[in-house]
Amino acid sequence: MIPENRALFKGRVVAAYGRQYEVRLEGEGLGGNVLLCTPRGKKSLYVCGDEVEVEAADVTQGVITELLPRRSIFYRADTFKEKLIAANVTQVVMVVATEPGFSDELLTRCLCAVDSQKLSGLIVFNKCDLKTHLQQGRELLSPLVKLGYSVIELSALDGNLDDLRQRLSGHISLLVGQSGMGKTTLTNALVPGAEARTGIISNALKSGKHTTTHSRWYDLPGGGALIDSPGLQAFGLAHLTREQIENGFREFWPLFGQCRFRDCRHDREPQCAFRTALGAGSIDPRRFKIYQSLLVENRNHFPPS
Ligand SMILES: Nc1nc2c(ncn2[C@@H]2O[C@H](COP(=O)(O)OP(=O)(O)OP(=O)(O)O)[C@@H](O)[C@H]2O)c(=O)[nH]1
Ligand SMILES: [Mg+2]
Ligand SMILES: [Zn+2]
Repeated sequence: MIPENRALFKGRVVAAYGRQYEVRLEGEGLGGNVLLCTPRGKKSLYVCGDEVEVEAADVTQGVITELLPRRSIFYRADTFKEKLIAANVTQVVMVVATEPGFSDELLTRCLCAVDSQKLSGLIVFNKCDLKTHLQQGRELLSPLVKLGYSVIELSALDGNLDDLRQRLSGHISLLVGQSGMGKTTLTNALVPGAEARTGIISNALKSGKHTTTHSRWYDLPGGGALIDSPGLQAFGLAHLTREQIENGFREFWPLFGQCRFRDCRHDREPQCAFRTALGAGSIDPRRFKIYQSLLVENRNHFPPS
């Protein structure tokens, strides 16, 4: 029961859409109750996973009054706008699939954001029951496997998910990836009773619409939680500095400080450790190209040199 005067509760944003938030309350009494909340004030700053304080109006509605400190915030950004994806996650699970095919550039950008924030990252290669493009997908992923990224091959529809379950246990994991990769199908397979809507690929792609329209939090039976998110078409990294971008490419890590010039831009400078590694084949040329295009995209944010 809600007391006569409005009561304050702690809670977790379990879904965020537009300016409305579902907040699951914690603690005694109303613990577990989900309120539909609006934010106090004009700005809509909250995101799925946030811990907040809520003023309950009744047993169904409330107002978010306070944002509690975030342990992490995962987001992307283009030149004009930051797009928050989820808060307080400890692991980002990038979902790709054999069909309808995936962009290794988008994946690399996403990994760059994950590594630059020192979050734990994991790649799920889904729909391995469809064999036609299995090999092609493996080839796209092989440079990442060589770099030490974990790739779990599975089928969300009819596969054994024990490996993945183990990797998710105890983590707050965010599922991200392009539309149609099977993020929601995986969620449904991992979370009994989730029953979230999934899409027929052909329809989703034809209409350009994504099936999942907002992020949602699910508790995992074995402990930890999973956040399903809407499909991504782009992953802008306009928020990252040159140094953060370079930190997002783990093959560069042993090369830091090895170039002849301390302020080397790894472009045309003599005795550049990056270029030497590239020439020797120890840096994947495609990844290096993506790194360069990220610098070009962000050049307006960097101090002139
Ligand atoms: N054959 C096969 N189909 C799958 C598998 N996983 C998902 N699908 C199908 O792929 C389609 C898209 O799945 P969703 O789970 O909606 O994809 P999503 O990544 O959540 O897409 P968005 O919500 O748009 O981002 C559905 O028709 C699923 O049935 C799988 O392991 N094997
Ligand atoms: Mg979905
Ligand atoms: Zn250099």
